[in-house]
Amino acid sequence: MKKGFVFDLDGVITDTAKFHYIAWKELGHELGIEIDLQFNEQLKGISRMDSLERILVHGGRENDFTAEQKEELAAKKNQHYVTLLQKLTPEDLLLGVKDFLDQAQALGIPCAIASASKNAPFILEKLGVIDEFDAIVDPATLTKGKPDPEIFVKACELIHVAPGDAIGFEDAQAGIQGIKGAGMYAVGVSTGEALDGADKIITHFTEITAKELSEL
Ligand code: B16
Ligand code: MG
Repeated sequence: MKKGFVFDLDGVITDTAKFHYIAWKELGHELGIEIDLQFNEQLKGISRMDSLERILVHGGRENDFTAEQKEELAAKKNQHYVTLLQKLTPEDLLLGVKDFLDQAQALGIPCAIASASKNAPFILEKLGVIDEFDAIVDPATLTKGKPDPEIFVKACELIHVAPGDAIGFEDAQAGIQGIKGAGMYAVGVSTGEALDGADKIITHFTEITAKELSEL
């Protein structure tokens, strides 16, 4: 029996990738670095500073800024991103998510968020689902990003469930690797791209029930 659920945020609960894209593209434009949708895929699940580093390498500008300047660039992108997040409403929850979370709550299955995003609490507030979660891992407390299992292990600790008794939900390859590295069961949320190592793949949460997963 599975006793806990751990969710990634972007690409699983809601699609904030489009807002990250707009904000990074604008910053890239100011730096003379072209960012397209294909390159944006590489930024999914990657922390803010690691995303900036990848963008600078992509534009051949990795040696042009001090650590302090990079902090300023990342802060500028985040300011723009947070402005875009103001538009979020419960309508922006991905298909079937609200119902699935309600089912988990009714069954008494604790739910946690394991997102690289420092904006996760704000996003969950805007989506109207923050009360459905028993824990949100603070990414500032982590030493390593995904694909390291650390964030998933921490999420399990916070909801007092052994990783072997937990299910992780992820849309990014690095996240699936992290979930499997933690020793959890991995559900990949995919709209087409392959997610190697996932135990099960879904397109939407309407395809599964909390009860059937808890009985695995
Ligand atoms: P922030 P996830 C990730 O969310 C995004 O996929 C990634 O593009 C972003 O850079 C990262 O959060 C950090 O977000 O700038 O808000 O701290 O998929 O781990 O939920
Ligand atoms: Mg994600």
